[in-house]
Amino acid sequence: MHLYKTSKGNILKEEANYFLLNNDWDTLINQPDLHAHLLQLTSSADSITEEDAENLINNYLLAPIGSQEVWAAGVTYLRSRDARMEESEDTGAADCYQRVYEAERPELFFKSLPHRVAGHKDKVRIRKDSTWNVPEPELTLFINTHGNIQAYTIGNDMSSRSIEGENPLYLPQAKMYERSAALGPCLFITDKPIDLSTAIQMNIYRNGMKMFDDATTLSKMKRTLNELAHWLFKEMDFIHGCFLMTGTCVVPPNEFTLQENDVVNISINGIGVLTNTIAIKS
Ligand code: DO4
Ligand code: MG
Repeated sequence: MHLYKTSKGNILKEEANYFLLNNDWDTLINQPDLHAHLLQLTSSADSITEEDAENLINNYLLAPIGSQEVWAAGVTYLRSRDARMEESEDTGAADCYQRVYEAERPELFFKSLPHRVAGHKDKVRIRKDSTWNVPEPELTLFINTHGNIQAYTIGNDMSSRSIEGENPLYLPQAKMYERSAALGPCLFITDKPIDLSTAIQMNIYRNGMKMFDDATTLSKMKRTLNELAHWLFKEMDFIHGCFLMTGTCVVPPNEFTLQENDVVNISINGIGVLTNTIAIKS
C-alpha cells in the first residue's frame, strides 16, 4: 500500500481503494506493525473517490516526513566506492573509501532535519561554492522507534563532489545544506521485505533534453538493509522513528555537473517517481 502526506490529510491507497486519514503523521507512521495498522484503519476510515484522491495528491502533496531526522549511509555499492575514489585521488584520501567499503562498520552520516527536506516536484539546491554537483538516487527506509523497517520511499541525497573530493572532512558541507535532501512521493508499506531485484533508475533533463539515464537493481548493495538499520540504532534513540537513505548506485559520468533548472527523476519500481528541479540560492 502507498501512503501520501498532503496538507489536507493523509491519503492511503490500498489496491484500487483510497482512504483519507486525518491522523497526525508521526503517530500514524511510527507503529510497531505499520502494514497491519493501516489495514485495520481501512475498516473505519473515510473512503474517497479516485478523482478526489488524485486531486489531493497532485495539488497538495508534502514530503512524507514529520518530525523525523534523515540519516544516510554511504559507499554501500561498488559504483559509489569507485566514484569517491576517483573524486579524491588528487588528495590522497581515496584509500578511506576502499576501507569503509570493506569494513564491518558502515559509513553513516546525519543528512537532514525535516524542515530542510524537499518533496516530490519541489526544488532541491546545489551550492554556489561547489563546482561539481550530482543527485544521488537512494532507496530510503522508514525505521520505527523500535529499529524495525516499516516502509520505503525514494530519496535524493544531493551532493557536492568537488567539496567532498577536496577533503573527506568536508563531508558535512558536501551533504548538508538547505534543500539538499528530497523524499517522496509516498511511503510504500508492505508486509514483506522489499524485493532486492527491484530496479532503481535516474534520468536528468536539461532544457527538455535527456542528459543522463541509468538504472540498476537494489541487489547490487554490499550490505543488507537490516544491517544498516541495526548500526544506526546501536547508540541512537529516535522517538518518532527516522529515515535512512541507503546509498547511491547510479552516478553520472565524472564530466557531468548539475545546472540550475535541470530536472531529476528518480524511480523505484513499486514506489513511484520522485521529481525535483535544481535551484540555486537567490
Ligand atoms: O562517502 C560519502 C558519501 C557517499 C554517499 O553518499 C553514497 O554512497 O551514497
Ligand atoms: Mg548518498
